[in-house]
Amino acid sequence: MFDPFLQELHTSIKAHGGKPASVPNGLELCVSQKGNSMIRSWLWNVPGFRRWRVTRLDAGKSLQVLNSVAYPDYNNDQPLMGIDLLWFGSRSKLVAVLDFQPLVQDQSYFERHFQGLKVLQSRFPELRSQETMRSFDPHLYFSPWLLFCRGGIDQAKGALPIAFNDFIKSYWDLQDLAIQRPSLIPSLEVRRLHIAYDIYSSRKDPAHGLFASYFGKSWADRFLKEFLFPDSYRDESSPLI
Ligand code: BLA
Repeated sequence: MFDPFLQELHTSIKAHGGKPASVPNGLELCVSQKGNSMIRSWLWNVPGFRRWRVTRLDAGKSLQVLNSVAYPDYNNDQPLMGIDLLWFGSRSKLVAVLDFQPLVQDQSYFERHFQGLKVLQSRFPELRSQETMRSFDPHLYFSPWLLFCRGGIDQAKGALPIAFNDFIKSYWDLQDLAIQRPSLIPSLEVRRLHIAYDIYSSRKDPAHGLFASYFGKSWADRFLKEFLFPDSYRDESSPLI
């Protein structure tokens, strides 16, 4: 279901100078014991970003996932790029979340970084369902203009592919703008906020149980700790420099 999206994302990363980086040993690929589910992950070194991760889970009809987070360099306070697309084939259920994940929730930050996403969201009302979040707090690391949809095949095949491509493009546009103007949050504070994002996300992410059920608890623990949210497990007493 999400292979064309994955291809689009990787093509666009490469077009912006992205080079593959190594994923910790054993986490780049895992096949479930039953042999019917596979998870693959990629890390990219992209100019202007300190980390860009991508994960694709293929569990056939039961679940398809594309997940990605881009963390800009600390000297740039622009939002993180967050993608979480899930397709539950047997129920034909789509959960799609695309957001520029804000580091802070203040008005001037929104005005600086969210003109592009605002326009995008207004073009795709079908991806703007007024869903309530069950695990996450919508006012922490989510923007008021996120594309968030619990839908079905119509959204998955209709608006989503177009919105996805435009979303990626809009994030590059944001980066072009962000590097031309001064970053207003000092880089040490940006670093602290990135760490707080990883800590918050690792606590709230509803995916751990899912990984454990397909790939075992110890693999799932390692995947969260070493790949998805490595900053959430750093020694808090270690200096931030
Ligand atoms: C929801 N994401 C979910 C759910 C699962 C995952 C199983 C619950 C589905 C449901 O609500 O019906 C799965 N999350 C994953 C997977 C990974 C992961 C497989 O991190 C890792 C490979 N989640 C993100 C990012 C965003 C995000 C970057 O990882 C932001 C764009 C958002 N996921 C997000 C939101 C929900 C969700 C908002 C709904 C959760 C809620 O209702 O609070």
